[in-house]
Amino acid sequence: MAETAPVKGWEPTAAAGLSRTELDAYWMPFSGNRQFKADPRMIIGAEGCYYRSADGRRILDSLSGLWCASFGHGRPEIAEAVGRAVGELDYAPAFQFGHPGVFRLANRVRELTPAGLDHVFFTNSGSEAADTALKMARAYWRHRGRAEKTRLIGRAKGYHGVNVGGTSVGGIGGNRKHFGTLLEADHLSAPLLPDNRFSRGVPEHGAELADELEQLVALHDASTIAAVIVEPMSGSGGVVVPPAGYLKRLREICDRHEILLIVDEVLTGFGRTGAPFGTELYGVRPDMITLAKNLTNGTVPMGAVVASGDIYHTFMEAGGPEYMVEFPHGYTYSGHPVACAAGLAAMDIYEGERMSQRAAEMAPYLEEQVHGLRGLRHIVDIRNLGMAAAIQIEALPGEPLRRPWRIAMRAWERGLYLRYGGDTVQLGPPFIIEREQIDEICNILHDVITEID
Ligand code: PXG
Repeated sequence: MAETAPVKGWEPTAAAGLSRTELDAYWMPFSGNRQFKADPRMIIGAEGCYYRSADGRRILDSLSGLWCASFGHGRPEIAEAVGRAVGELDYAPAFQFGHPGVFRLANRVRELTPAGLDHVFFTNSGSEAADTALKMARAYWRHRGRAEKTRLIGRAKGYHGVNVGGTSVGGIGGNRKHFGTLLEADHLSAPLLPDNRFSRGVPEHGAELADELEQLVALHDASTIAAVIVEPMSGSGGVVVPPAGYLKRLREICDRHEILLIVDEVLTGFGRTGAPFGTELYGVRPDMITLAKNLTNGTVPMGAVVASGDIYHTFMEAGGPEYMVEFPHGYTYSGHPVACAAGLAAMDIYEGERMSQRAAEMAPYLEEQVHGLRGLRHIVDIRNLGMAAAIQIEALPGEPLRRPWRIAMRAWERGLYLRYGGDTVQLGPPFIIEREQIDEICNILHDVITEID
């Protein structure tokens, strides 16, 4: 990468020349604002697997940004497509009018996603995709004359974004407890068994955890349940990998009781697990999947729900006269022309450079190296799947986040961007990463985990 060029008007310091008052104008999401603003970590450039910091350092990206720039940063094909799109059609009304790019991308997504998922509804984020899918599920049952089927079921440690529906079905306590009762929802247990600690890839045992859904059916009655939503593998929850057979069993129980199965592939979609989609890895056909992140390689915000023909046609047939809106839902920026251009260019890269195969080829090396850290002090579990891994750190009494935070901060000092969530540090590097860079990640991890108390 080129040497750090001074950014015009900004000094090459950690805070990029901004004062504390200027830093306080921006309320940062999911961040320790006070700590960041006292000791800023400013990023001013990106290329391949590296970021460039405002203080002029090259920083290795171990999480593809936030699990989204998986095909590598700074792809010129995407930059060109986006630039062209802004010049050609900066915006087109999303409601009652269309533009060719959005139909093109929908077809591309239909071809690439698992069989049986044929109808793409665009959103602008994974959170919006989750809430859209939950609303679709409720409206679907209403159209089928089962309006009482409204209950939604998620899973402990699950993450489906931060909107009201996604927060309600989400299972990370820290993300919910501040907000009181949102939507009523129930939760399966996290598919995380003590016996599966340090297992590699998909754990063998524990498919029976899916039977908990039967207990929830017994409790609430299936006539009140609209849908179950789960991730194939929970990323934010700390790379929680369900056991072999778990998702199939969940599907069977859903079928038995006429419950829709929504699989949140926002993080797993387009290669992260080493399979194109997590549902394919587990051999399950969902009623809907949600997507975002890799859909545009993280360059322009975009998400999607991809629904089965049964769901789409139920809406089309129940919609009344032809001019009537079948699903009163959508966003100003649904299928934005610039996002579509980014999506099409990202899909060209995904297919043309065999990104999911590339992830599958590099995954065993990541697995080997990450599990090589086993035995270091503080490490209580290591989990991995495809190009994702998490190292669970023994919590300090009353302060579960302190150690992971310190590990991540020291890593930054060493030139590694490392993300922590709850009591785990998480790895989700770009699929284009090389072995030497994985070694570098693991060497830095080894040092910083050893150094902290
Ligand atoms: N579903 C899943 C499975 C996700 O991982 C969302 C929905 C929400 O997407 P948006 O685009 O609204 O953020 C996500 C997002 C982490 C991390 O550290 C994960 C996400 C976002 C930020 C951080 O693991 N996932």
